Amino acid sequence: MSTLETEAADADGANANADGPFTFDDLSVVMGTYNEEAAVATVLDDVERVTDGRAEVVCVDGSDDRTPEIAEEHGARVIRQEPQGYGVAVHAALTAASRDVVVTTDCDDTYPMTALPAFLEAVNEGYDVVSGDRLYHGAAAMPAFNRLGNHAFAAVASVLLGERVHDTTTGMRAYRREVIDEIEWTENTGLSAELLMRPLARGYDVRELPIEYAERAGETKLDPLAGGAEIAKSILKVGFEERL
Ligand SMILES: Nc1nc2c(ncn2[C@@H]2O[C@H](COP(=O)(O)OP(=O)(O)OP(=O)(O)O)[C@@H](O)[C@H]2O)c(=O)[nH]1
Ligand SMILES: [Mg+2]
Repeated sequence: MSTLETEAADADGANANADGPFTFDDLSVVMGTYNEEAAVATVLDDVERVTDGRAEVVCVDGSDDRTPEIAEEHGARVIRQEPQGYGVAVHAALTAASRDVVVTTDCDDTYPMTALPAFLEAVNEGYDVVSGDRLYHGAAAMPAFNRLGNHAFAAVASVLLGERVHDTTTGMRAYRREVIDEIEWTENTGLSAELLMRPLARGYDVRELPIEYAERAGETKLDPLAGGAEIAKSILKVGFEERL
């Protein structure tokens, strides 16, 4: 933390350190937002507080409630998009991000924005992808069905990758911008798993970082059965593609 703060004080231009160490001035926090009125203000306030208002925030929004207005009031760049699923929104948000380090999150107050400094620190240690592992601490706030499914997804992905991964479907990760730019992304609901699996299979430096996971504010946008089936399909598809 103190290193980040010192460097931030010295930095006299955004993105001045193209090769790191990165500061909050090099950080974009991006998310899909779909009727997240119950959570959006809290999530964006947390990002602002933790990063001293220095991170860029991008919301790709498909809402028909006041989410986009609230997001703009809280300083986010809002890109409107017809709702087409999680991955379509997050892919657009990743592409729109302008900084060297990009963190994804859900806009539902489940992920700890207080962990942003730890994610940035891990990127500064040299990791290309830092993946928030919700299951490490037990994820008591996660519905039991989802928890079971997420353990199963990680087990299958681990077999396909030949490397143990613990949480393949987490929504909170940090990526060096090159990782996003250098890989072609194909999945929608399964994008989160793809965003971990392809970099790992291609030799990027990936680490999982244990994070706390909180109960969701507002309604879920994912049908556990249909969404779960799509994610399973993506894990198998991406796993086999990367083995070829
Ligand atoms: N723009 C846009 N955002 C979406 C769409 N589907 C989901 N999202 C957003 O993507 C994030 C993830 O969706 P969630 O409903 O949290 O899905 P989940 O995390 O698998 O399910 P929970 O465990 O209930 O949180 C949230 O911020 C949603 O608002 C969509 O079609 N368009
Ligand atoms: Mg969520």
